[in-house]
Parts: sequence; C-alpha cells; structure tokens
Amino acid sequence: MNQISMKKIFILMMLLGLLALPTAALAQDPTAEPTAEPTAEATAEMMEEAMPTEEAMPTEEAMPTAEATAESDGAMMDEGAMAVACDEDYSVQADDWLSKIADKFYGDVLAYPAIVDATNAAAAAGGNYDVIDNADVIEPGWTLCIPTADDAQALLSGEMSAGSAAPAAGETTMAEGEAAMTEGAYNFVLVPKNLGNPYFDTANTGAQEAAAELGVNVTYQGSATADATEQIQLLNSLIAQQVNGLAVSANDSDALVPTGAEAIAAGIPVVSWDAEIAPGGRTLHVLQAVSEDIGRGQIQLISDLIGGEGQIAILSATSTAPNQNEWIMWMQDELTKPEYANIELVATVYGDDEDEKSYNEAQGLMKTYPDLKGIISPTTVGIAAAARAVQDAGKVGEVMVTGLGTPNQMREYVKSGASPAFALWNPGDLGYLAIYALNALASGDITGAPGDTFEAGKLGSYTVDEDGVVLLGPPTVFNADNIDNFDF
Ligand code: RAM
Repeated sequence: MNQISMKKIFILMMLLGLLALPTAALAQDPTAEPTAEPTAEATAEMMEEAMPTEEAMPTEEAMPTAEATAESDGAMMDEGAMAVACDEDYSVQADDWLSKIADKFYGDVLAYPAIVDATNAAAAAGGNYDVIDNADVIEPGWTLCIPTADDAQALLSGEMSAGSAAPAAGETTMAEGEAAMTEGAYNFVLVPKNLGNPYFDTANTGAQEAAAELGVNVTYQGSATADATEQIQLLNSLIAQQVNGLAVSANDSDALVPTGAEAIAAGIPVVSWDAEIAPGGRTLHVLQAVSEDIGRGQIQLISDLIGGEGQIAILSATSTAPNQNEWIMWMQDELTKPEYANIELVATVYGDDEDEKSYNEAQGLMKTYPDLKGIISPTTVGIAAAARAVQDAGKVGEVMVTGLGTPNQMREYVKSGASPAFALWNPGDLGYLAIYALNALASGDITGAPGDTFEAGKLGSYTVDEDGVVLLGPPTVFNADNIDNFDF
C-alpha cells in the first residue's frame, strides 16, 4: 500500500470517528520468512478430537485514552510553514515497533504513519534521524521524530505535510510480505494472540501467500500482549470498519464469544485458528493438529528424554490460552497411564508468551525443584526461553526441555542438547488454510456447516467436521536428524 492510499484510509476513518481506537497495536511483520514444506515424517498419530465446551463470559471493554505525552523541545525542521516539527526525539528500544510507539505517544496505534512521515522528513531535512523505508522494520537505537498530537492528527488527515523533502515518507506502511491492497477485493484481517512472535509471523507469511493466490487483502493486526481484553478492543474496531472477514487466534475461548457473535451478526465471517473461539463466537475453527495427540505426544517426548522417571513441570503461555489449556488437559490424562507412574508433574507455570517472563519462570522452576528432570513448554515462546534458561544454568543433560517450538528458534538447543526433541506443525500452512477457509465463507462457497468442503490451494481439499472444525494435519517431531531440513 502506498502513502496515498494509507492516508485515504485514515481520512475515511477520521470521518467515521474511528481514530480514537483502543490500545491494541497494529501489526508489524519484522521477521517474515519463507516457510519450508515439511519433508520429514510426522510421527504423531491422528486421534479423535475432543472439543471443550465452557460457558461464555463477556469481557469488559476498556476505553481508549488518547493523550499526547511529548513535551520536550526536540529539533525543529527547516522545512517551511507546512512542515511538521519534532516535538520530541525518541530512541527506539528493543521490542519496540511503530504502532506501539504511536500508542505510547498518542494513545492510538493507528497513528504510526505520522511518525514515519515526520521522521523521514526530518531525516531528509538533514536532521539526525533514521530513514524508515519499511514501517515494519525499525531498529533499536534509531532516532525517531515525534510530532505533537495535534500535528500527528494533521498529518494523518492530510491537513499538514511532513515536508516536501521527505524521501520515502510512509511509502511502505504495510507489513513486509503483504500483497499490495487490491481495490474492490475482500479485506480480511489475520489476528494473532500477540505481536512479536515468530510463530505468528510465519502464519502471516502463509496467510499472505493465500491472499496473493486468492486476490484478497489480508492485513496482520494484533495487540502487544497476549491479552483477551486488548484483543476484543481490536476486534471491535475491525467490526466497526466493516472488514470482510476475521481470522483470530484467541486469547480466551469464551471471552471472545460475544465479540465474535457480533461480527457474525454484522455479516463478517469469523475463523478462529490456532487457539479457538468457542462455538457461537466463530463461524468455524481451523485446528493445527488433534489436541489430544499434541497433549499425549508431549508426555511421550519428555518421558523418552528423562528415561521415564523424575519430576517434570509445565511452562505454558497465558493461563487463559485455549489451545495450551486443552493440550495440558491431555498431558495430565496421559500421565495417569501406568507407564508414567514414576513421572511426577510438580508444577504448571505461565510465561504469558513473553520471553523474559518465560525465562524467569523456567529459572524459578529449577530453583524451586532442584531435582527437576524435565520442562514441557507447549508454546514456541516458552520452549525457547526454557531451553536458554537451562543452558545458562549449566544444566544441559540434567534438565531436559521439550514442547512446541519453531525449528529456527530451537535449532541451537537441539544441537546443544538442551532440547533434543520437540514438536510443531507448519504455522505457515495454518495461516494459509485459515485464509482459504475465510475466503470460502466470505464468498458464500460454504457456510461452515458440518460436511462443507472447500479447496485450499496447495494444501488440497478440506471438510468441516461435525464440531465446525477444519483440521490441518499431524505435527512433526523435530530432532537433530531432521531439524536442518526446516526453515521457519
Ligand atoms: C505460541 C502460541 C501459539 C501456539 C504455539 C505453539 O506461539 O502460544 O498459540 O500454538 O506457541
């Protein structure tokens, strides 16, 4: 999308009164990488899926607070009366992305193009600023120009120009890998649990591949943290924008039901994928692999790694994550089998799909349970953090880590022995399938009823099962023998 069309959207949104949006961050896609097709054998067995049925629990909606906090006297641009001034300079921190910074200064995640425009114009005017060629790629240490809230609004509405010398202001505000927006085509949104997780970035790569094949637009938008309330705020704003379809990895199965139901009532199909929205709040669910197989497979993996005996702990994502909770339930069930009588599950802790928190939780487990033999982390964020914590503690070989991880994040830990084996499906295929399913619904090819079938490009034909679920397929177990065959 170019600057003009992006601005058109913002002007339209202002007219619709939609700019006072909640504090959910608009997605960036910093690590879009091509996904590789699995070539090694999948070792998990397919089994019957049991779907959870819990009660809907509406979540309170937080209101946005738009406030400009910038007060320092940053550099002025020498660009004439119409050019914007930098009210404050901002140094990019690790884990920053532009919509997060826009939220910090303006209380509006969608205001980031104003920062892009102002920074590029300031750089072009000779100021000591970094040029933002791609709004998805900013580096720690870069200096950005932060206009006042009023100037940012004026930039977004087109009332003010950032300065004629701006070299590439806002020209590439879309996520890397997203296809150019096609006018008149469906506008779908892929919503991850949170941003900054390579697993979801890879899913987006697959979603963009599907979008290009189908001639639809898919934008990738999510909140900064894996939080149901933030996700609901984002979904409400997307419903108000009348997007043509939502593909959501849910932070809470039940809390998202009313919002999903509202979307469906407004004629917007809702596909949950990866982490389920409970029936009633979704049109259908795209399941990565049979949950029972995933859960039981995790216990089989840890048992093999620790020789069938000793203390183990689970390091999960958030306590409300529908997918992890389902898998943990099956892990606990598997542990009741006689062959695991000598394995003791001593704790389940939550790292919230945040690297640092997960690392700290893993450290805490090793401290609290000095005899701990294994950690199962059924989250790509948690497993990498746990393996690093084990390595840093000098406990490779003593504490074994397994779970669900991406090959690229886990390669070094497979090779070091901290995590000799773990599992996952291809997240790129999952995103690809979610968009094909959404397109089949939006175009009226299917309604999501059991027995409905649709084609999903390179993945072939899929059928909606009796629970309103479309199943991607079995996961792959990665180890030293096959890990180098994968690149995602
Ligand atoms: C994390 C997320 C995601 C889950 C994977 C395995 O990336 O929690 O929902 O499916 O791990």
